[in-house]
Amino acid sequence: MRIATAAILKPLPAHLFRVHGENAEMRWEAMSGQGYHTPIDRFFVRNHTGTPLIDPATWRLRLHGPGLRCPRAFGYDELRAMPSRTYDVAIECAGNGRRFYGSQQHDAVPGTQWGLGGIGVARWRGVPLRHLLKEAGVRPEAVDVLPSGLDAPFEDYGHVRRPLPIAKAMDDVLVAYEMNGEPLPPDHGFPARLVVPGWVGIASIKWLGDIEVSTSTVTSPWNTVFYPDVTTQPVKSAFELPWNARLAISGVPLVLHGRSWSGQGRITRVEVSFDGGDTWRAAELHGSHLVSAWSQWHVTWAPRRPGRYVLMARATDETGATQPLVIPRHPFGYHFNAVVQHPVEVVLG
Ligand SMILES: Nc1nc2c(c(=O)[nH]1)N[C@H]1C(S)=C(S)[C@@H](COP(=O)(O)O)O[C@H]1N2
Ligand SMILES: [Mo]
Repeated sequence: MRIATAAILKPLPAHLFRVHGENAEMRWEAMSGQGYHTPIDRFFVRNHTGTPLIDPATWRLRLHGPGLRCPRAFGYDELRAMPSRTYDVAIECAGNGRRFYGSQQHDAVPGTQWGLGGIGVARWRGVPLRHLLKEAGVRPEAVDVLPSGLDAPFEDYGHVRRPLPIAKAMDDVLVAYEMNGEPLPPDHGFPARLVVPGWVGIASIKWLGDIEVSTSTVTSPWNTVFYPDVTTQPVKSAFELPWNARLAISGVPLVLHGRSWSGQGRITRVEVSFDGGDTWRAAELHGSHLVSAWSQWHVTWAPRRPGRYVLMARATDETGATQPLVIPRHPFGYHFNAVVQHPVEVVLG
């Protein structure tokens, strides 16, 4: 039923991705000129082992455990025939930006050295997890929900799995089988994955095999050894530019594009600095201002002289949280959300 493969199956061309072992980070210039969603061909991949190939004809999603009155198994066609919901949601690795602890704050943290490309926003379609839990007779005593992946076990820790509190599971979590209007690609969790809005990427378990519903708190290595104490994502920003971009000036101002996001709510303000943080200018936000996805923005800039500059973008979300200039070291290198210093070179065009 499951064929284990090596790492990632989709093509990873160098102009779209930077590969880190079994993970592939999106280059931010790959979002330049794109619409709201991250196309599948450039959506980052984070795999603990390798993408499995799963036969949807024999696949079942099993819901079991003492928190359910009538354990159930759902097939692929059955899932697709249920009432569906469609959400625009970001999935972002907790370690996104880890490299800047070292390169910007001179306090490197081991682990995958993600720049800012460990994030993507897709249009996910699927069945609300709440609906499946109700079909399986979820009890009022249910406490945690433990989704588990069908990819190969990771080291000695078993299948990738991470508990979610029942309140979140009954709120806005989706069992997704479609991404940007297509069946979920193998690398992103075919036949079905969780999509957990606002939470760190590890919550969105791919290649779902079973979901255990418990009546007491459960743990797994993915909330004790790895990713302890991380739930929602903080506010962050990125320019849709290559690192060390060469920008040609020819009399007309440059228009720079970027995106900002937060796991806690909508983006309300984005400011940009071209002088190392001495002065800040408001960027213009456009498009939809969505919870749990990103906001697109642009700013015009007319540098007077060629030379090297540092671009900085700082966003604020509706809770009032703003990106700091420096953040304290995190022992695992998660949640790097300080303003990133993005180097560019301005040349005469
Ligand atoms: N079964 C399974 N689910 C998983 C993972 C995994 O390795 N196995 N990686 C998690 C992590 S750490 C992240 S950041 C997201 C990445 O989702 P993507 O590869 O679709 O971008 O999937 C999560 N779900
Ligand atoms: Mo992750």
